[in-house]
Parts: sequence; structure tokens; C-alpha cells
Amino acid sequence: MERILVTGALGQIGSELVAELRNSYGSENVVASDIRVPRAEFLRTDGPFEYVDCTNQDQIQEAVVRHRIDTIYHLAALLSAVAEEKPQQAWEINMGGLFHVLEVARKLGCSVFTPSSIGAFGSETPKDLTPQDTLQRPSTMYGVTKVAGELLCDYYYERFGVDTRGVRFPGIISHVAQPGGGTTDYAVEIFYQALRYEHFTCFLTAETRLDMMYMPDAIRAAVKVMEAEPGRLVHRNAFNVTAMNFTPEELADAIRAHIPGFVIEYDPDPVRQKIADSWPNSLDDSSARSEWDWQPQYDLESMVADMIDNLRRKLKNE
Ligand code: AKB
Repeated sequence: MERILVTGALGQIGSELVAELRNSYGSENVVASDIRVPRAEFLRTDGPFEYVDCTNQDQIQEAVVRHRIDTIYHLAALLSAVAEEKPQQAWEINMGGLFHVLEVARKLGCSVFTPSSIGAFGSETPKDLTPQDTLQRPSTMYGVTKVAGELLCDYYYERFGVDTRGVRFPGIISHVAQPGGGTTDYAVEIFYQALRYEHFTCFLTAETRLDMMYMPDAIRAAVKVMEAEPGRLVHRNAFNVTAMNFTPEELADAIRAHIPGFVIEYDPDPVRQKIADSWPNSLDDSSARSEWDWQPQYDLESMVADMIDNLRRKLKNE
């Protein structure tokens, strides 16, 4: 990994991954790209930015050639809830975008990181300690594109030797850029509402248990899997990774340790509840632990303390 292109760089993960990669690999060697126009602060951060629409293979190819890219972090995608609202567009962006990235990687010899998700599982998958290799029959368009994406990445490795790697992310909690259109987004929104109003109405039920991870661990996973010794990898794409699992009620209790007056109410949204109910309660990430030494650093309590600390500072300056 020497010259890196990040697609979807202005999204929740991209905005923090670009900064981390620039720290490690040098600002000029990490090209951020998106279809959105970055805010002035982002453009001022030292490093190149390109407009790249991943449904346009020529645009990806031009950026890769112009910047002599050898590794693509392909993050541009629609998340689960919005993909359910716009399934045709989700197929075009999630599958079409990945296909174009893989084709460019095949032609120009790049490695590719693609995130899969707990959304790649369905209600017939074992719910607790979901194994690395198991039944995957998701009932959402997001899940369909994630399973197909995992298989497509495996295919490009087996057939064309493209160095494809990836992880199945759980819900990601962070304080820099907010997620948009996901089912696990409540676990970020709850912090903003708790700090601003000491009140949050949750769109999932109190007892909906899902796997989660704090952003610093997510970034570490995305970098570590790409830096892993290839000879140790039995799996390549779609490693289960997790750090914690909790219900909205348990998260609210942990927040209440810092904001005693915090009140949570529930008004489940049928679309997002159905999606969440089809996902695992907890993943078994032992393959990632044994093949590339995956080890999360944050649990529920340390994540909540750090989120509240950072968001307090952020909201004070708003
Ligand atoms: C979503 O909720 O859609 C994502 C995911 C778990 O993939 N955060």
C-alpha cells in the first residue's frame, strides 16, 4: 500500500479513514474522493481530493491513473434503510460501483478493500456468535448487494488474482461525521440527543440487540486487514469483526452513568425494525483474530465515555 484512493471519503468511515491513512502513508499519497463537494475545512486538510462517481468506470480509472494508485478503499455505498427505500438505486451504486472498482483494479493492478456488513446475514443465519462461514440469505436489498459483493470480490481474487480484502462491519459509532440511512444509526443519534436535550426517541425497540464498534477500532480493522501477511489469510473478504453488542436500553443505561437525567422512549420504525430483526445479535470474529490478529480496544463503557467527551467539546463549539 503506497498510493491510496478512498471512494466515499466524505462519509462516516471515509472522513476518519482518510485522516488515519494520511498520517501513516503521507498526505500526498492518499487521494480522497466522493460525489459530494467537500467542506472548505476538508479541502484545506493537506491532501488531494477528486470528484469520483463510482457508477462511472472511466472516472475511477482516470483518478487511479492520474495518481498512480495501487490500493483502493471502496467505501461509496448506500446503507441499509435507504437501500430499502431505493432498491434499484442501491443495486446500481452498491453493485455497479463495486464492479467498476474491481474492473479498474484488474486492469491496473490495484488491491481493493470493500466493507461488507452484518447486513449480509438474514433471519435464517444463527443469531448468536454468528460463525464466519454460515448460511447467508438476507431479505434486504442492502444484504443482497453485500453478499453478492463478497462473492464478487472472492471471484476477482480467484479468477484474476486481484488482492481483494474486506471485513463485515457491525454498526459503527463515531463523533466526526454522522452516518446516514443505516439501521444502526440510532447508536450515534442517541449521543447528540442525550447531550442536547437529555431525551431520545429510538426507532428500534428497547431489546433489539446488535453488534457495534467504535470508529477507532473500525479504522484499525480496515487498515490491519490490508496490511496483513497474505500467507496467513485463509479467508480474504468479509471477515466477521466486532467489538461489543448491546440493546438500546443497555446503551441508554451506559449513557445515564454520565447524564443521569437522560430519558429514552421508543417509537419503532417498521422498516428499520424489520431489518434489525433479520440481523445477528453477536458475531464470532475468531477468524479475524487468528488470521490477522484482530483485537478491538473499546468496549461499551469506554466507547460511551470517549463519545461523550468528544461530543461535549464538539457541540460546545457549534
Ligand atoms: C447499516 O445500518 O446499514 C450499517 C451496517 C450495519 O451495515 N451501519
